[in-house]
Amino acid sequence: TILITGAAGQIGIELIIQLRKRYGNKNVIGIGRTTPPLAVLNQQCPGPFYLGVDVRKMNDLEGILKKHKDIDTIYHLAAILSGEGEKNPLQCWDVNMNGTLTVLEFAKKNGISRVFIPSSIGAFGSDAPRQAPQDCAMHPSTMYGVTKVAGELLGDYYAKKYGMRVRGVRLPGVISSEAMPGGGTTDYAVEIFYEALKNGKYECYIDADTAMPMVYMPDAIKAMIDLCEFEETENKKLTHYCDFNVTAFSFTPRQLAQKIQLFIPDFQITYKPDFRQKIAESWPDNMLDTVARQEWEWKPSFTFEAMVQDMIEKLRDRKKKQEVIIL
Ligand code: VAH
Repeated sequence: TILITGAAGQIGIELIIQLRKRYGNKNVIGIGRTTPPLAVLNQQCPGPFYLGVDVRKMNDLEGILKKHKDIDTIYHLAAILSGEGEKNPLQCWDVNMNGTLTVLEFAKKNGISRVFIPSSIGAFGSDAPRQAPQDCAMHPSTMYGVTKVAGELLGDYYAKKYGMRVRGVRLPGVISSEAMPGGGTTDYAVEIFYEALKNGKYECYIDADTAMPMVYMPDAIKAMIDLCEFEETENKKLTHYCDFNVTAFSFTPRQLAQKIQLFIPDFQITYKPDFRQKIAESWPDNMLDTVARQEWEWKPSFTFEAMVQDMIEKLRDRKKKQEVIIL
């Protein structure tokens, strides 16, 4: 049985759907806060979902285990992202670090050997090379980034000291069609599609020429599950645990707008950078993910163009069906 924290979030909602398709609805437990995507989930693959569980509280997690004794894998996605985190840094530290520590202790105590903890491009600082390598000095300038580096180190510690299968990938910005991101810096790359279809225009809070690495949600989900389930053999050992760089493409808002205009010719974009511009500038333009490609055959299947086309088709289709557009 798999437990997913943050299961109603941008990544969580699509991860729980994929895992339920693979392993059956009742074998994938979600915990999270109530947000619209639950309607999507209950339509597509209803199953055990607990609201208001606080990942910082061991008792809350023990309560879930009492109901589902055979949990053997945890995907820990509950976190406060970079933008929100700068508005309330202490809460960001508390939720991200105490949440991760409690989840790791809970897993260790209950013999749950597989724990997946995502990291992010947010773990890099402005002193990292623009094409961020797998290994370099990590000096993030956001509290979110601090918690991502600390989360990587904490996960590595539990893997080495207790022999647990704690793993994670540094995700770039994730573009998705099912749910909005929650308070990140790369959220513009999702919002822009909704606005383009709804209003034909978008005021972007990131400068036209600031590039960031990105991945389409289906590939992000594939990376997480592939790494979490990867079985090491004698001659195929992983050299990292919780910090594998993975990415698919990198683009600027200007480049994304140009691609969208191929499908929506009169789409207009304007630029009004806000506090998140500085965060975006401190992150690398792209990440080198050769180690993940070599060690566990990471390979994205969506190109930049294919992602734009799929996003527009999916949102147009939902608009046609007058389904709720989650904004
Ligand atoms: C954020 N989407 O913007 C998240 C992510 C790569 C960035 O961690 O904060």
